[in-house]
Amino acid sequence: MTLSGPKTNTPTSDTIFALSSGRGRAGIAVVRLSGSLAGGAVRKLGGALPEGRQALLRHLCDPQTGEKLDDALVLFFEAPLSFTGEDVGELHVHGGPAVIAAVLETLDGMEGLRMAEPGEFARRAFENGKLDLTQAEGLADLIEAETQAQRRQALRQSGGTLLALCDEWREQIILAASLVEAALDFSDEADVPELIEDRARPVIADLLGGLNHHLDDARKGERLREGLQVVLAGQPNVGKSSLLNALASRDVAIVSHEPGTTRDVIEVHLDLGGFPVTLIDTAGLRQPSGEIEREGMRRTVARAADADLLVWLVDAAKPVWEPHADIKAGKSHILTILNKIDVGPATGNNRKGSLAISAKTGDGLEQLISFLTDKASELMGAGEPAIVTRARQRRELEACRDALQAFLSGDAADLELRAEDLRVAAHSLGRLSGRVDVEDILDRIFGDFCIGK
Ligand SMILES: Nc1nc2c(ncn2[C@@H]2O[C@H](COP(=O)(O)OP(=O)(O)OP(=O)(O)O)[C@@H](O)[C@H]2O)c(=O)[nH]1
Ligand SMILES: [Mg+2]
Repeated sequence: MTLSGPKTNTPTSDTIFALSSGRGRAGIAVVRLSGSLAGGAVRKLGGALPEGRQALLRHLCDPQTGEKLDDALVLFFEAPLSFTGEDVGELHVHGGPAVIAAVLETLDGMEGLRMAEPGEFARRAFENGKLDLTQAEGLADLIEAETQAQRRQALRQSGGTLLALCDEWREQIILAASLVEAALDFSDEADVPELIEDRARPVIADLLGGLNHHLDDARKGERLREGLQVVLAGQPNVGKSSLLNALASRDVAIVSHEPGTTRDVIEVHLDLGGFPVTLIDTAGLRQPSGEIEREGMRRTVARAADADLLVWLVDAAKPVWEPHADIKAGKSHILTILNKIDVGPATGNNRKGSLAISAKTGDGLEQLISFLTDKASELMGAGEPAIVTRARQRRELEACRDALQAFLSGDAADLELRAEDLRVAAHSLGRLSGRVDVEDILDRIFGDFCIGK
């Protein structure tokens, strides 16, 4: 199939189309169109349009040759009551590759229509005011969500939880800013302290308290979005790869009695009680015997530095309890596990606070899984749900917080500067929701979507 493909820098007035359901064979596939020509294109393919928001069975035919392409359910959403805010058509065709190819090729042959770029439907929804940026980010996360806790968080974000808070905060900043403006207009300086100290300051102090409360969340929203990073580290041959395989229930990593088997970092994704956990196997730590092993160890140290939880694995026959200084540096969550208890002396050799397992027989793995599940829940799900789910959001909120702090700690008599603090704070919230000055980040945010969303 040769389609024209995405054309860059095309005006948003083009009508776009894409396969919005997943690739591969399926009972049904959904092809979506958006733009002023969507209704006309659907009509050319399937005859009269159905009533808005009602599904109708139609024979889809190639308008050039009259050849029937498929029987499909057709829907039409008239602007502005659609996902993108434009006219939107949906063709629910049979999900076979040839059917999909025929429909997409026919659409591509129509004047004024082109294939959508990744995330272009969502971008149009944003540009037409149907979504703000935080909701768009939530939607992208909903599509990527692999576990139930991730789904819940993404659904909250796409439903506008952070947006609603932002709007509330912006209003408070605007209120405080209007008081500062009023103070600037007053010639009688006696009124200034009343406006600033008694009225604007409490509003901002209150807002700052709320903002700090949400920022002070131990990054649990970002962790939930990305998955808890658990790094398995230890000396060579202690059974790290065996443990990875046992927890993943499949043979992901090579296991051998030779020390120094694992050279590269190997990851598996687990769903523990609805929480996403990325388990990372690493090269054993010892005096490296060559360049490859040295690079493997450099990677181990790098991954350990980013880990939310470091698991230090110890061989029961010859336990080395202390993790290497460079991998435990700065780690607040370390779990020591004694492995190979089927051969080594088990409990007698174990240390307080560590777990005893056998990756070979499966002994102790249940306790380990339940420990990891509790840890995941503690670090990603404890307390009220997080509202900050991405580093971008945190950066804007921190910039807002800094400006509000500057407002509170600055010289109240310097009204011009205090007004500027509030402008900066409001601007950060504007960037967060995408209301102002965000051209530079749109490509990155919407480029992360799949085609058809
Ligand atoms: N008896 C026994 N042997 C084990 C256990 N876990 C791992 N082994 C064995 O220990 C050897 C090393 O296991 P690996 O899983 O490759 O060890 P590793 O820590 O990944 O080693 P490197 O990749 O070299 O750092 C293999 O022969 C495994 O079969 C266990 O619980 N009991
Ligand atoms: Mg290994």
